[in-house]
Amino acid sequence: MHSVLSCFALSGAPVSCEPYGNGHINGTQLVVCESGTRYILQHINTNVFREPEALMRNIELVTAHLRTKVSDPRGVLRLVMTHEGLSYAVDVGGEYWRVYELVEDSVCYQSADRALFYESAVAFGRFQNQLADFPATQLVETIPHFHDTPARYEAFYRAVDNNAAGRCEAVLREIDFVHERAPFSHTLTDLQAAGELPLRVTHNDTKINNVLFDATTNQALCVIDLDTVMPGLSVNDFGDAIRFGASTAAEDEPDLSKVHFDLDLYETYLSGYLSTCGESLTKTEIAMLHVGAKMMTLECGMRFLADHLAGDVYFHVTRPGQNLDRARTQFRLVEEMEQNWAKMQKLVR
Ligand code: ADP
Ligand code: GN1
Ligand code: MG
Repeated sequence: MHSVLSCFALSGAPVSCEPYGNGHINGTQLVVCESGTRYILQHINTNVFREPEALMRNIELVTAHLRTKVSDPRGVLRLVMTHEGLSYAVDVGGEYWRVYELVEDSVCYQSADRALFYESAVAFGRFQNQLADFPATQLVETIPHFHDTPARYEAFYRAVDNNAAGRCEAVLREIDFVHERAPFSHTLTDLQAAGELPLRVTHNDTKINNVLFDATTNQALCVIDLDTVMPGLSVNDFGDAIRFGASTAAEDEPDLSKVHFDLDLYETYLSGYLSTCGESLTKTEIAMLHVGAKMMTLECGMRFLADHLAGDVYFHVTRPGQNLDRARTQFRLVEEMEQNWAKMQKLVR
């Protein structure tokens, strides 16, 4: 049992603490107390999140704001405070931890059918709307330049130059694939710089496994994984959800013949998302949604490939070559988005 648990005001003595979930960044554990009450214990990855105290302040502010908008107690994540009234604890080794109440009778999906995908779109659109009146300046950028795709290109080229794991030679085709698309990478940041895309409070990690669903009704309950909630672009939130959810295969599927971009799922997400936040988006934001989809898929692919080249130092891996497989699925999706570009654009119109 992790001794850090004694710092938190739990409902009773913890009796078990086991690894839980499928996240790539933080370590998540399920804690059960003798009362039966269950909690989520998370180790905050401070290699990724350099300012854990500021990050926790963000989450406190955002969840407090969301609580003013949501009546269902399972509709917002709830932090458990420490006995000192803090939202995190630091252990003897200097590691940061936090505890959430477990959202009971909820389920988290790694992939979704059409109905669930639609529900997740409704949830992320609603999340966007609920935070529309939150002053973005109060939030710290927990990872600076997180979805700044041109900056991701620079980091990618550095990873190629460093070739830290000696893997470049074997992936020249993939490196070329990224390089050929460098001019595209500026599309959204240029529009933002020109004042044509507004900065909003966004989630920035809108995978379907960052939504909890009601275990009985399959209705979306709660948006989770709030570490990257910070100022960003709405089209990137849309795009990241498409990248993960409008694929016919898992993110790390090694058999590329199974990986396809599903235009019907794209349309499904589009209609769910616009049903809850369409009214608050500008014309340019809506017109750029398909660009967000390709941008996030390309960016994520190059992040996976850069990490493969660096020796798997950022994204957790459970087998050799997993980050390369992840990169390849993203590039396959990008190619198929390019083949479907006119249709994707027509659907947003
Ligand atoms: P990561 O950043 O590593 O993806 P998440 O915050 O998304 O971490 O949590 C990992 C997994 O733990 C989620 O996919 C979900 O299954 C589960 N989880 C996280 N928070 C809760 C919660 N409050 N209630 C129930 N399950 C949760
Ligand atoms: C990471 O933590 P998790 O698994 O929800 C990553 C996202 C990537 C995603 C790819 C902070 O998300 O940006 O899109 O993996 N989060 C961070 O699956 O880098
Ligand atoms: Mg997650």
